[in-house]
Amino acid sequence: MKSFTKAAEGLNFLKISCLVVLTLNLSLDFIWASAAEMGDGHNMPTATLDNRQAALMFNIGPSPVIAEKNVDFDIKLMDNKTGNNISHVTLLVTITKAGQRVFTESLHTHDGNLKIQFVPTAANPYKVNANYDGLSASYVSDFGNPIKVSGPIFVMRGNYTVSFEITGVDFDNVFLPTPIKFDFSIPVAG
Ligand SMILES: [Cu+2]
Repeated sequence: MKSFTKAAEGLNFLKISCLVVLTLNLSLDFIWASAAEMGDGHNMPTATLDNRQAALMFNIGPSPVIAEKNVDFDIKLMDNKTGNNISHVTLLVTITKAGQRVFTESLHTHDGNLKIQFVPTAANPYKVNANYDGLSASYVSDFGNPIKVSGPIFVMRGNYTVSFEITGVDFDNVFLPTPIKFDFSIPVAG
């Protein structure tokens, strides 16, 4: 496994490290847009968050994703040492297709489990069904319910790019000086 650290600007006590564990059923192409790198030989790229090792888990269902069917995202950031969720994670989630942004929102999870359900509809613009949290300036899923997004996302087959930018951890309103960004290529079948 390859490790790397990245000094955060302006805050020299903070080293960003993050281990991404993919628990996907489908084969995803990894594109590292910024800080992260792919681990050698397996799907575990690493970075560092403080002195913790964090694992980003991303499950997507169904596998493969089918156009016009509901798509479920299950995302969590775990402390690799303790196995506990890292709580109060703020993520900027962006989905693009053919260079067009079809979804972008800041989402937050207090307990560390973030679930999103995309319901493909013709409604344009898309609608987010979740509470908005002013502190984190994000939508929050409550008590295990997914954040529901209805709209023209995953309505057509083709390749989609899903980007997660971790913008904050541990607190609702404290943000990382440099977000950690991960991009996934998701093929959607017709
Ligand atoms: Cu929180």
